[in-house]
Amino acid sequence: MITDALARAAAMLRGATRITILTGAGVSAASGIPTFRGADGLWRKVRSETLATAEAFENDPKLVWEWYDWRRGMIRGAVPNTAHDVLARWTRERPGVTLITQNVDGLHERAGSERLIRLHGSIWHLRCWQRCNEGRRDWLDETAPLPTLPPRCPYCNGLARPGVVWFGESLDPAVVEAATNATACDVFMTVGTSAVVYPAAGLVQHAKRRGAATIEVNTEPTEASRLVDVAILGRAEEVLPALSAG
Ligand code: BV8
Ligand code: ZN
Repeated sequence: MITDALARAAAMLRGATRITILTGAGVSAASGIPTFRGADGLWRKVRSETLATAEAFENDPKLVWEWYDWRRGMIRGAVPNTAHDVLARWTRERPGVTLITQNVDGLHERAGSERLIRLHGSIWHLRCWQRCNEGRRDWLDETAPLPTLPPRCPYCNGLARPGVVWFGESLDPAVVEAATNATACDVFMTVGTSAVVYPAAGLVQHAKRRGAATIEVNTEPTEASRLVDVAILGRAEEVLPALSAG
């Protein structure tokens, strides 16, 4: 499956020291995890964007937790795919490789990725909704299914919320800074993201402005396709092993 785009991208990656990769839901599709905008992105006919908000949680915390518990159960039954494995190996073998993900599923971590920047948090961490002193720091809870919905804060017995960044909520400034610093690179590659959610979608423009060569891997054209140097139309779980062999 050697296309011209693939050959050009492989040459760029071979000649690069500092490589930054941004992933989205498409990288977990081959693991059976529905994407956000794909046909399978709906839950009970509700768009993800409407459930992944503080307002939705305020209105109906049990409903929002039923969605997150459903997703945790699905992710628990999934395994990292070849795309996750290739990226994990790159981070282990090449010190100049930085991995940034929008995914909260933990599959990059399970594949053994190093230097992973998690932009939108983790579905396996919980936080106190009341922001009590102890509970404002995330705690790990990998129980799936959760025994009670909504789960409670172990410190103040108030409501617990998922340790993710919801729409309308700001990202952790330290995480945004780390991701922005990683745009100072030789090659910036996006994999499996529709490039519509900000500030994540702005990183490729940032890298381009700083002189990086830019590559996109996606099964279909996106908002970013017209601005990258090389757009590879293909499945991440097939393209990344081919790029790795390139
Ligand atoms: C914020 C965690 C300050 C929760 C998520 C500027 C312009 C416009 C709007 C905004 C802007 N700045 C801020 C906003 C508002 C908003 C935003 O961007 N809205 C969008 C919808 C327009 N951003 C925010 O609210 C952010 N906060 O900016 O705070 C502020 C606040 C208010 C107003 C101003 C400033 C917070 C955003 C984070 C939200 N949390 N997730 C959870 O998961 O439950 S976002 C969530 O959706 C994911 O993390 C991910 O980021 C996004 C989904 O995108 P993708 O991962 O790309 O997935 P998608 O399904 O869309 O696409 C999959 C792609 O894969 C497709 O292209 C498909 O073709 C491809 N694909 C499929 N299979 C494969 C494949 N590719 C390769 N191989 C395959 N096999
Ligand atoms: Zn608490």
